[in-house]
Parts: sequence; structure tokens; C-alpha cells
Amino acid sequence: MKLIIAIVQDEDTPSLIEDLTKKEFRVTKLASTGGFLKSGNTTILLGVQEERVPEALKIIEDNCQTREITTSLLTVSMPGDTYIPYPFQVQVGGATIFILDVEQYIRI
Ligand code: 2BA
Repeated sequence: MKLIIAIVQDEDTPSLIEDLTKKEFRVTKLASTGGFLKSGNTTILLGVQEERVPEALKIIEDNCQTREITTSLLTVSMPGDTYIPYPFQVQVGGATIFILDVEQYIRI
């Protein structure tokens, strides 16, 4: 068994979870926050049989889009201790995925 941890954008989460559950994957959804943008994203936990990993990855790929986000985390300093926000574009990936070996899977 494998544990897929997928960090996805909030906008893609409802359709992703619907498609995964339709195909009888067991899913846990966690609210998370990206360290760089400091804005909300979603972390999905999926415990899957090894042979179903490609199917799960395909569903994630089909539901999660890369997007350009405009952020103003950077500031430009001006004379007189004034800082003005400096908008810039960041490309946020469709999904960041980790796949881990599961030693044991127990449901009580
Ligand atoms: P954030 O940390 O909020 O990052 C959002 C996007 O900002 C990233 O998109 C990347 O394009 C950019 N970014 C992140 N750190 C950067 C840096 N130090 N300098 C310049 N640009 C930077 P993604 O790479 O698609 O990541 C989307 C979200 O996935 C991340 O949100 C974070 O929550 C998670 N993530 C990505 N890589 C990770 C990793 N190696 N470990 C844990 N979480 C990760």
C-alpha cells in the first residue's frame, strides 16, 4: 500500500474529491497553508493499493490546473520608512505530490 499526499489548490478540491470518491478511493482532506504565499491550499491524503496509484494520479492530473497568482508579498521601500506592495506573478502548480510506502494500514 502507498500513501499519496497531494497539495492542491482550494479551487480544484471539490471536483477532485468527487472524482476520487466516485472511483471508490478513500480520501481525507486537510486545510493547509502554503509557506511561501501564506494562503490556503488543500492537502489530500489517499491510502491506495500500489496498483491503483497510476489511476489516482491520473484523476489528480485531470482535476488540478496550474495557475498564475498575483501576489504582493514583495514590498519596495521608499524614502521615509514607507513600503509599497510590489505585485508579482507566481505560478502555482496543479499539485505537489509525495508518494510514501505504508508499513501498516489498520482500520478499527
Ligand atoms: P506555497 O509555499 O504557498 O508556494 C506557492 C508557489 O510559490 C509555489 O508553487 C512556487 O511556484 C512558488 N514558491 C514557493 N516557494 C518559493 C520560493 N522559495 N521562491 C520562489 N517561489 C516560490 P508550487 O511549487 O506549485 O507549490 C504549491 C504549494 O505546494 C506550496 O505553496 C506548498 O504549500 C506546497 N509545496 C510545494 N513544494 C513543497 C515541498 N517540497 N514540501 C512541502 N510542501 C510543498
